Amino acid sequence: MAYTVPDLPYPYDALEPHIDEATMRLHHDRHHQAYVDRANAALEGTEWADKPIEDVLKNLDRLPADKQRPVRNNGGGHYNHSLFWESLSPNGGGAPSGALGDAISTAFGSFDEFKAQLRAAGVNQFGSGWAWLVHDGSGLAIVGTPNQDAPISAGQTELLGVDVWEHAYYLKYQNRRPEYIDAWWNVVDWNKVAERYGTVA
Ligand code: MN3
Repeated sequence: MAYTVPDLPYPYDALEPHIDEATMRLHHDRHHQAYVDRANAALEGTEWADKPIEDVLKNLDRLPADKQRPVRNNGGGHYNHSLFWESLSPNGGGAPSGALGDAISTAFGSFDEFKAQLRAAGVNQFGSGWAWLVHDGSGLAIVGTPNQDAPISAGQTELLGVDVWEHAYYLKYQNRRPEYIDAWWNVVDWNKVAERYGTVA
């Protein structure tokens, strides 16, 4: 079955003022849709067309050679954005508690230090890309990926990612990527991140 863009789990304006409605409409309805359309077109007619996107992204090197790049870019775009929407909530913000909160403190020293490191990864990502909190099989780590490369393709489990493509923030924040990231923390749904952490820890 062809991939589809998942509905947002909240209204387009729900993340205001941190992420504005116009950005959400363009980002979800146009950008994510384009990744889905191009991923579907690339996989059409291949044995991978009906596979879950996770399986496809874990096996990019097994795809036909001419499909690997478009699927890496657009399949990755579909997967990364699906995670992004569901990681946000108008009731988000604050800090994680429980096992995830403990694991973050253990891995990074403190929650504030973790935030500083993820922020730096996002600010310093050259050009378009993402900054991620992942579980790499042994523990938590922060990684940056260019373009729509997905950590799952490198064997890591995405727990939380901040989209630092200009399309994610330029309408409201223009060139002020650090300000966008600082605002983004206010809408992070830690319950959702903890849920994902629970599947790997
Ligand atoms: Mn994006």
